[in-house]
Amino acid sequence: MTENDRKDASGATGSSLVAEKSRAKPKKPPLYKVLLLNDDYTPMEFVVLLLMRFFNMNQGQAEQTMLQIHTKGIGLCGVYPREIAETKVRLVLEFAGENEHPLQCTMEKE
Ligand code: TYC
Repeated sequence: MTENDRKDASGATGSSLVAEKSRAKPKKPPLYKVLLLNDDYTPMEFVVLLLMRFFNMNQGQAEQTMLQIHTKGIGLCGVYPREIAETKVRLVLEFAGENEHPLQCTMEKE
């Protein structure tokens, strides 16, 4: 008999150290949209390169997305769990800053 097999007062076996099984569905982690904002100064080619580098888009997808942001003012780059979205935003802002472009990137809960 191990520690976990000991009977409790009701005669039931099982450990008080182990969490009870719940019938509730496990909650999926919340997802966040990573968004890029248009501006008048960041070169189009830079935005395309960035979308390919950080959001795993091919050239065509990146060009389409860049043009959508250019015309609409804002656009979706991808949807990720919170920590990954935070990292993408940080890397984009670092990359833009290092290249002296005013590009802005943000995230919002889906
Ligand atoms: N509007 C910029 C230009 O004409 C291009 C651009 C597109 C900038 C998307 C930012 O998120 C952006 N050079």
